Formats: sequence, structure tokens, C-alpha cells
Amino acid sequence: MKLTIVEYPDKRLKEKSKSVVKFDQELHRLLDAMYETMVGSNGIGLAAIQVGHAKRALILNIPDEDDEQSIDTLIEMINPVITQTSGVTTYQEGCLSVPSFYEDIDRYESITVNYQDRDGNTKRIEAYGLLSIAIQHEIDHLEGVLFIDKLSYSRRKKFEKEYKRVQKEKKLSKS
Ligand code: Y12
Ligand code: CO
Repeated sequence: MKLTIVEYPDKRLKEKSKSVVKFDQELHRLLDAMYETMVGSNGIGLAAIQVGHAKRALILNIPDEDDEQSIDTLIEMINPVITQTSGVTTYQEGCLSVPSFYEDIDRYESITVNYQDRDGNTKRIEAYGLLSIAIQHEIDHLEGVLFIDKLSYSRRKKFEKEYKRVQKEKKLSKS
């Protein structure tokens, strides 16, 4: 089932998500619906709060070397914790909750993450490149942080002005 994506400036995106304690059918249904929603919106990452569920769960589907995305490249992370970081990298990020906007954001170049899978099994991953950036972006969502929160004061002001303008245009084109 495709879910509705919560869009900025909805206050739910500021919420801190709660740890998952039950690895049951309800969680599996949510993860399945998140996958359908992400793929149906051309996304490569989605956190549960982006579909209105304040649970520490996220999914990622980074395209492979042939730029292909499939269920085989899907990663589901429950209760993720970054345990090691190194280096700095900059990438022009986008977010399904902030449609049509892309901004250069600094992140750690590589990270190690401990997490659980949908059945509660403990996992560890060492991530580099786009996967590392995407994990950090999605873990920020679990803390109620958006990539636009990392902009300088002047870039944020510019963004707010432009975002309001685009929202207004979208509203007008629908009416
Ligand atoms: C690097 C940086 C950030 C992430 C987080 C995951 N971000 C996304 O999945 C963003 C997807 C996105 C999709 C859009 O829609 C289309 O391209 C059709 C989009 O464009 C509009 O909203 C018009 C913007 C963002 C992962 C890795
Ligand atoms: Co996002």
C-alpha cells in the first residue's frame, strides 16, 4: 500500500522517533508499505516518520553500478546507531519530504552502523560513498533533523523564500 509522504513544514518531521521493540507483522507491513511508497516516488531512502510513524526504522535502496534499483539492493535498518566515522564529504542532497529542493550538505565520508533487521537480528555495516550519505540523512530523520536544518542562516532564508514560492505555485496550479 502506497502511503502519503509527510512534507515540510509539517511538524511531525521535527519529532524524535521511538526505538522499535516489537519485530512483528505490524512492523513488517509498515516496512513493505514504506518500500512501495519510496519506489513509487523515485526515492532512494525513506524514514518511518516521513510516512507519519515515529519509529526508528528506515529503508535505503541505492542504485547499483548499472544504475539499477531492485528489491535485492534494499536495506532495512531498525534502531540504527553510528559507532564509527571518518572523513568528510559533500553531496547535493534531496528529500522526498522537501520536494524539488537540493542542497550541498557535508557528511562523514565513511561510517560504521549497528542496527537490527526486520526480525530483530543484530547487524553491522561499513558504508562509503552514497550509501554512507543516505544512511546519515535517514538517521537524522529519526532525530527530527532535516538536511535543510544544516544550511547556513543565509542559505536557509533563501530556501524558505523559494520553498514558499514553489508551494504557492503548486497550490495555484491545482485550483
Ligand atoms: C543522498 C542524499 C539524500 C538521500 C536521502 C533520500 N532522498 C531521496 O530519496 C530523494 C528523492 C527525491 C525524489 C524526487 O522525485 C523525482 O525525482 C521524481 C524529487 O523530486 C521532486 O520532488 C520533484 C526529489 C527528491 C539519499 C542519498
Ligand atoms: Co529525507
